[in-house]
Amino acid sequence: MSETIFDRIIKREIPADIVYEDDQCLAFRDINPQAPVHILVIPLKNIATVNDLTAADEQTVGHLYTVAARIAKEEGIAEDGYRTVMNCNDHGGQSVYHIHLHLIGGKALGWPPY
Ligand code: D5M
Repeated sequence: MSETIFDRIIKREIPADIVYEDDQCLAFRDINPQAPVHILVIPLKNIATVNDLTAADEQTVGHLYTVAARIAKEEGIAEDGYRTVMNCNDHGGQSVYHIHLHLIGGKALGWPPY
């Protein structure tokens, strides 16, 4: 598994605006926010894409969602609503090959996303 910029954030080799961490995941503000709140929740384990998930990762991925919901409440966007998305490969718009759950909110978001 090749190292990505997110592994370097996990190892604190490069700075990030970290909002949450535990023994399974890390959450930090996106460097290029697409909305007033744009946070990435990533597993500490480097899984490159959603295609690479196995049954052994189910608890980890579920945890990313419960952490995202907790952060949404803390950020004050839970009641109005928000979007969680994991992009996969080129057509999905993935640019960092370490899975990450985008938590995006703080304004009304358009749909569909094209
Ligand atoms: O999303 C990858 C996201 O990662 C994209 O929204 C920018 C963000 N990014 C890239 N580098 C950094 C650093 N160093 N800090 C914070 N956020 C970062 P994708 O779904 O792969 O397109």
